[in-house]
Amino acid sequence: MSKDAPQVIYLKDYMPPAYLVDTVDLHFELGEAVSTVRSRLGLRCNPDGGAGAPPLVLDGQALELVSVAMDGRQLAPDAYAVDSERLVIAAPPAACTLEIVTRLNPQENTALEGLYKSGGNFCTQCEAQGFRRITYFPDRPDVMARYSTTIVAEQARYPVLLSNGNLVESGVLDDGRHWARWQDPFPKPSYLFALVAGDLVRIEDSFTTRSGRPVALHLYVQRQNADKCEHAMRSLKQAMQWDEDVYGREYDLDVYMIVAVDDFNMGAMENKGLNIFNSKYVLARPDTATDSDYEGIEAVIGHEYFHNWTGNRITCRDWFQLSLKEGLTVFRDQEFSADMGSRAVKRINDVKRLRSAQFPEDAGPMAHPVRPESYIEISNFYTATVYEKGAEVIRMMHTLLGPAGFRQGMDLYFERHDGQAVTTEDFVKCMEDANGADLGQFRLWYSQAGTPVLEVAGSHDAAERAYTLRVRQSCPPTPGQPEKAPMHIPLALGLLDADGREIPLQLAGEAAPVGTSRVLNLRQTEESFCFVNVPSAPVPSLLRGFSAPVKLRMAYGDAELAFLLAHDTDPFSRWEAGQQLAGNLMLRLIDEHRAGRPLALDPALANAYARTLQSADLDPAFKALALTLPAESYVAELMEVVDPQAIHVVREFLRRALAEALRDDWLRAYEAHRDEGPYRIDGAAIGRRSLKNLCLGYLMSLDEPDPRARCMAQFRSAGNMTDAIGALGLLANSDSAERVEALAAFYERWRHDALVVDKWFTIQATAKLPGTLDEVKRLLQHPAFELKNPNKVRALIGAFAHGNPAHFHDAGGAGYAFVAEQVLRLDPLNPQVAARLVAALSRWRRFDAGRQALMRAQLERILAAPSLSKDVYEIIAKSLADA
Ligand code: B3K
Ligand code: ZN
Repeated sequence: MSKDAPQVIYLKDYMPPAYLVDTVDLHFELGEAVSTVRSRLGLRCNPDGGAGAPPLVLDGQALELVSVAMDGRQLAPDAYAVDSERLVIAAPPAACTLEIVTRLNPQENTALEGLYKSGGNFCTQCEAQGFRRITYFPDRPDVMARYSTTIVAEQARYPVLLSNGNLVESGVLDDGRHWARWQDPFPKPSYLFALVAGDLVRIEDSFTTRSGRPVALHLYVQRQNADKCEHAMRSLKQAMQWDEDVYGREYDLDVYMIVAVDDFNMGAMENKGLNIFNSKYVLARPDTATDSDYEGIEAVIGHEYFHNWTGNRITCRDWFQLSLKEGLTVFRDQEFSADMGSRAVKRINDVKRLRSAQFPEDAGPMAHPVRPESYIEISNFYTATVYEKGAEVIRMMHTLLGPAGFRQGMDLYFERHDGQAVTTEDFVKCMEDANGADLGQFRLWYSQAGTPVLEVAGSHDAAERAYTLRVRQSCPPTPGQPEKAPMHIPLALGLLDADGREIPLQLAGEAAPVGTSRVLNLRQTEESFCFVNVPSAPVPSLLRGFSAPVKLRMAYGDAELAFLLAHDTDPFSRWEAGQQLAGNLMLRLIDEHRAGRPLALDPALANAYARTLQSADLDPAFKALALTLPAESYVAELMEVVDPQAIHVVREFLRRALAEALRDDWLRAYEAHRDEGPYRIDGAAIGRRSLKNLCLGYLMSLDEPDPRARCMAQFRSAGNMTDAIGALGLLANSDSAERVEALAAFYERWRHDALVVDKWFTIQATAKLPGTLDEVKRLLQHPAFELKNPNKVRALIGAFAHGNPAHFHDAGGAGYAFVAEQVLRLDPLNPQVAARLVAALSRWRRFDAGRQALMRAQLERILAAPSLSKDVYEIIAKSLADA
């Protein structure tokens, strides 16, 4: 890194805060040009904060300081120092009241951190470090205080005034303004502060907790969206019930509020009592939202609600502990969704997500442990590793301790740490103490980055009637961690006999079998496990339920994989066998293609697909997953040097060949799963729609008039967005008159619904047809596109960069140059969104020399820009390090 590189923050440098804040009283005057914030802090020296009378250092960014007063007296300018990052008071008394007035300009805030405007309304986003853009404050999660917030604003424009906690007072002023005062009885870190002022309608419901406390549930949305709140409200009530049933956790305030805004950097934010959501995760109506939108809303509503206990009541000591709340809360929301719908489908989808986002991250320049050791910009660490791998780490503890043991650990965690800011170590300690368990080696999951690899081989000894599994574990080097120690890995498995029956599992030395599915504890680099009373060679079913976030290498033959796909009783492993069967074939075909030889469909895959499609004991949702070829991004992970075009050609070839081979089966299944009757949103109905649309996809890959007519008919008559978008996405890949007609009709119908227009952008950005990049460039000029709106950027530019590998990795480099240009435009507006985008270029080492040079050139071009954000700088610097 260059010598004027931004500062690196290290976990090892953690120091407790020198001052504590007991109370924060905020007074906002919101105006059209400027807003004024008066903050009164009740401060005292931290008895555990080290000796002496340290200076008081308050963080602050992009603020205009108006005045500072201590214990009622204005401070002279020489009593403090202020620069672009902080306000320092050299020698404050051991306890004092500090009153600070700042001015800000939310209207100009395009970074969407701190106080900003969205759709004419004021709102805030403070995690991780946005509060310092509102006022000077020790903006770190281990400073927890009681807040009261008074908001004053023009009544006509901003009839709704909200903040955390309970409303205690409100009134009207005689100048057309009104005010409201909110009080939050729970001490909280500054990142959970929130404020909303706007013209919104309120959708109301209520929930009575199991101890009989009534809670008002308020959903605030723009007037035109009032009819799209039912699913979010239902999901909230289900989440509240579930947290009581499964964890014994009740809600703790009189009101729970959710506000939907259109401009938001992430999915949603768990501010105490006042969640602020990206409208994408609130608004749904059958004709505007797809099944996966419905699932996303349920998951995110649940996630933010569950944070009330895992995140808010117990929070993080410092940002290196982010997975303390995020990994745990993702695990909780995954289990919630599993209980609300199909557990098997949920698990498979979660694993797909982990593999497509986290595995690549863990194998690239940004690889970091679940508990990182250092960062430049904390916003860059809201990653798949901290969230999704973090959730897998929690899940493994759940597997190792069992559901009851895990619950005991959680109970102890809540009892011991309620109201505190703690570490992942504190969490693991609770799990250990509640169970008398030793998770010493297990802790490496928090500190070691990289995806472990398990190489497994089995051998059967007919004379001894014994089956031995040899397991070797390793973990590749990652930045700053060349050597890895062996980890404690739970490996769930079963053994199937030749008829597909489960064999009772008895390890040598055990008196009797212990079930037919069990968990082996791997702890050493190499280990062997000998199962006795195994009369004939079994087929092992390994890593059942994806019991650990690892890459499993087992030399299965195609016949064994087809056997597991047909017989395995564990749905994850059954699905996985099908993916491996297809993945192996794809790798072989990629070699053929690169050698210039003609491609042919292996009948074994066609047979396995036909059997799966026709099987009577599989539900449609599982069939749809099992009959989907591995994603291009997943196959890329399997290759030494990624060849995105070859992957694309082979995957498209296979889709078409399978379409031809099973033409009648796809058609029959398509017809059989078309539901007439009213639209329902439950697991069964979603499964039927996904299988039906998958069948239509295979048929459409034939590129023939008849499927196209069917697709067009579905598009025209669809009574729900899943079927409409399913058809439109397929039409968008066909170079036909229908494509033009359907895209135009869709836009005309939905031009007034921003979230639906986002789908329309994405479909075009991910199209397979040549000329897609030019189309994306044209769409940047479309009146519905807005560079300042993160959803639009993700829908168009992000979808192209992350979701269209064949075009993004165009060998001429046009895709790279385009994305770099957009990063340069975006960075001054919104660094967080720009950083997510530039990540698409960061794994250049995975490609051939030509692409490497092209990608690096674009990274260097961005790096040369004057005043780059820390966010983008960090990603590029790490990507180019040691190059
Ligand atoms: N905790 C927020 C993430 C905020 C990220 C800010 N850069 C959402 C969530 O995980 O629930
Ligand atoms: Zn979260």
